[in-house]
Amino acid sequence: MTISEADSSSWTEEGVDEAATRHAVALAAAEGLLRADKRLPPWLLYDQRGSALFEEITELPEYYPTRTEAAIFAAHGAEMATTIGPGLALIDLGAGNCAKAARLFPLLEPKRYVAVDISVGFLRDALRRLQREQPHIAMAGVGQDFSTTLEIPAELVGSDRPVFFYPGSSIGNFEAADALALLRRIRERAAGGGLLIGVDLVKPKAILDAAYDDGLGVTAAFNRNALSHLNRLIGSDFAPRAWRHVAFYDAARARVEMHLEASADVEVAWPGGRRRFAAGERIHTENSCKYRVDAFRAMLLDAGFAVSRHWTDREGWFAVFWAPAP
Ligand code: AVI
Repeated sequence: MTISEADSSSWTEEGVDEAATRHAVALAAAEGLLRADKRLPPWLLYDQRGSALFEEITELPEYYPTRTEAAIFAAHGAEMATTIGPGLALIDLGAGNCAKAARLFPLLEPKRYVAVDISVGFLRDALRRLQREQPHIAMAGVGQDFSTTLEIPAELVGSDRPVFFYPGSSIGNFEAADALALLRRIRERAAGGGLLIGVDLVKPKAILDAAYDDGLGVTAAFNRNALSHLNRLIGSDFAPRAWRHVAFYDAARARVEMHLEASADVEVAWPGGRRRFAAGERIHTENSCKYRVDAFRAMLLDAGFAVSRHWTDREGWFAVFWAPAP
């Protein structure tokens, strides 16, 4: 792990060769293509193009989560700040361009801001800009894949109350057991503070189907881009255009599933493997779990948080939970 200074903000990142690690991890991930239930890991959706496409998705009329969550913060942010209390170190998980947390600064008035993201380059620039605008907040960046490890150096939090911020319902992209494990990891590091988290709720299938299969085909491009990303990482020979985007809400499992479906019989090869796909065969690329308020509250309790509060929009489509960690 290395620490360096970036303007007045400090910086820590995993001391690894990121490209080599990604290549090895992607090669291992390609093994998922050999299973009966063919799958690729959802992180393949997020290279530079994938992140830009996701930004576009958040502005689509069909994709309600981002604007619904923003409306909840706009309507109830002041009450959230009163509930959470003062003297906090805000730890932003998956910070990206830091915009969501920055909008909360006037309400939460954090003494420290710690931005955590796997994508270090993007984060570094955003944090530099933010530090110039808000010189009174001590800022630090942590380059880390918090889905597997969550190590926040104690000196970045100091004696302030650690309040974790995990918006956007990204928790929904974990399967239940992994989501619970992540919540437990957060709980262990949140003593004296808590977790402010955005969660997408169960709703009618038609709304969810449209949100993940938009009319402009941006989500389809986002999904197919996982194949281009894999090609670049390991030298596989997927022809992304030959794969159809399939997304649907499975009410029994309370999750939206994204798949890529072969439009015709095709053989795909990669270093160390090859596989024939018949027309209509699918590769599972992402789950986006939707929760009922009671079920998510129970999960927070199970993870060791105290009884939570939550705020929703008028339709009850999305919720922001505050889960204290005494
Ligand atoms: C990032 N995550 C919360 C998004 C979601 O809604 O599950 C990713 C996404 N996949 C398709 N559209 C958006």
